Amino acid sequence: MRKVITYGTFDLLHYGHINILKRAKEQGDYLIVALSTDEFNEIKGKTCYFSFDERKKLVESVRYVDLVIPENNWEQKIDDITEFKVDVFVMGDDWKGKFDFLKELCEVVYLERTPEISTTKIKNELGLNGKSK
Ligand code: C2G
Repeated sequence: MRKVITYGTFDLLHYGHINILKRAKEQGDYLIVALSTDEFNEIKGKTCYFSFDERKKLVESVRYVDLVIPENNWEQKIDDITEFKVDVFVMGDDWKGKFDFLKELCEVVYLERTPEISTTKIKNELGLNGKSK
């Protein structure tokens, strides 16, 4: 079984997220999503509208996703890939090159981001910036 992993916050789940989850799944047979915890998002400087539990429920409901695990820090990727015997690491190409060090462990694939849509854009247009639930 060819296992794929990807990482992210996935706040206000939108079609750009679905696109990358679909294409990540196409890289193998089993897709793990490491979902940034609320505490890690603080480190990333992100304020989420939905809590970790709410974001986890949404991402788990996506047909391409087989398992959701917490992403607690920047450093866990090597351990995750080793522990889950991951074959392919996938990220959007806004991260292109940033995770090439993982190439010793697995394939590293950067997929094109979906243009036009982002959580920030949604929050701006809905006047939600700075607010969380
Ligand atoms: N994405 C995309 N197209 C968009 C928006 C997002 O393909 N229009 C992709 C991003 O490239 C990323 C994934 O969706 O691969 C999740 O995006 P975010 O939730 O913004 O994740 P990010 O904050 O980049 O977290 O350790 C890695 C970090 O946790 C990545």
